[in-house]
Amino acid sequence: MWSLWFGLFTLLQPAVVFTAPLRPAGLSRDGHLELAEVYLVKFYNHKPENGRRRRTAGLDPFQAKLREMQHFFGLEESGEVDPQTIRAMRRARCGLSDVERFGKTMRWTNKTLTYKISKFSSKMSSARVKTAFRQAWQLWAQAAPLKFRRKRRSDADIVISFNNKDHNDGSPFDGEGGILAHAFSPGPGIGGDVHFDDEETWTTNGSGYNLLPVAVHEFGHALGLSHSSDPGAIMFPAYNFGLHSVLQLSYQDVKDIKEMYGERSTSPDRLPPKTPDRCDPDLSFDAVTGMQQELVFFKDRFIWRVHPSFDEIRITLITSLWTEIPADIDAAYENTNKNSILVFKGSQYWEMLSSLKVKEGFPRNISDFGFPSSVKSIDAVLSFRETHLTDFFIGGECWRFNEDAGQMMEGFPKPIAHEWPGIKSPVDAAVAHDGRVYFFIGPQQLEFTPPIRRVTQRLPANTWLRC
Ligand SMILES: [Ca+2]
Ligand SMILES: [Ca+2]
Ligand SMILES: [Ca+2]
Ligand SMILES: [Zn+2]
Ligand SMILES: [Zn+2]
Repeated sequence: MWSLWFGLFTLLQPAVVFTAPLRPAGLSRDGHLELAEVYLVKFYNHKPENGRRRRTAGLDPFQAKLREMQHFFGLEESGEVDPQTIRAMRRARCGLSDVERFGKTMRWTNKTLTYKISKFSSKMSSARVKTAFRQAWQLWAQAAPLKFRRKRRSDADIVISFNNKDHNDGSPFDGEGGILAHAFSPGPGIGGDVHFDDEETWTTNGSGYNLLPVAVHEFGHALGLSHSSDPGAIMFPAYNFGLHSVLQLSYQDVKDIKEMYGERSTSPDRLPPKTPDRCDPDLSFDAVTGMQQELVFFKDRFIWRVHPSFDEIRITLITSLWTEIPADIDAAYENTNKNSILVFKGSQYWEMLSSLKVKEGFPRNISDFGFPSSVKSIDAVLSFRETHLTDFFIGGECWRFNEDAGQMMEGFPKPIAHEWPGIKSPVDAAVAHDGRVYFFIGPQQLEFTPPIRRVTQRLPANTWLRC
């Protein structure tokens, strides 16, 4: 074992993983290394070496697999068991591998498929389960020329059941959390069957795990789809359904299912929106905020996080960070007094603590800031770490809020053109960073230098995303 652990140890930041003397990962105090290895074996086809020979050169296989996982999840590809990676590994997910591809030949030849629920949930009523499954199949039926019929008796193509722990298919469930469900690719017998972990708190709302998105995901496998690294896809392996999430197939899901089963003859349905591309020259943002050392860019259901020491910028769902925040937000800023992030949508706002949880009692109404009821939404908001002043942009006006005093400053609102010469309205997003202020207007970005009170650069909006 020695050589393997020696190899691993050199990859790890001691501060993150080891504070105690080196010992086998299975016994490591926090178990992070063990967790990472089990995860990579299960989902990334990692084969730990038995340690007979010490690797002298080349990429460590563990590190290579870890990077592969980090890439898939849009994390910094550090090759280290860092806190972000551990957080991603702890997320509830599907039990299937992220690297095994089913292949295009694994599909049903019939266009009408039958399913049977052989064992219902012990946590949710049978009626609700039936409704959830009907809705989940409906989503796939709307995307491809397929029909799904529930059978009560006799055999069905797809047998669905809720199971505990070991259920005789070689892939035992693991109790609450962790693996939520798994499914088998199309074929006879167990092929196409879907198993849900009966120990999960299944719901049809924002508490526990919502059965609907998990069912849609697993049914995708039952139809022959593999995992997608597109965080917007229902076939993304981790559970990322938030309180305000809308159940939908993504552009990628629809494209993939159509590739397998063809077009519906009667489907003028428009395709769902694509996951935004950070290098799209037309890219605009909903909101931008600082978050400690990072900048966070919001777009639709997604965010990009820009960290000064990370090379890679990958897109993730807002819900992968903040499960209680809706999509398509209006504005966001960091309140350094309270060490929190505030997010605005319509007349509501949410305050999120550094724990990523929404503070008790939110959402609240923006009238808290002293806005009159005529203000229905905010275009953009900007906060200054040094002065604790926060500027709200609404139409052609700028409102200035004093965070220390907890009130709007006298004399505001003022025309944006007066307070911020050269800035046109409406503003999509704004953020102060490193002594400058950046305004985002459509696919354009204006850099404003406060001491000289003027626009000093015009750039494409997405320069921060390293395009
Ligand atoms: Ca589980
Ligand atoms: Ca079957
Ligand atoms: Ca906005
Ligand atoms: Zn899956
Ligand atoms: Zn199973």
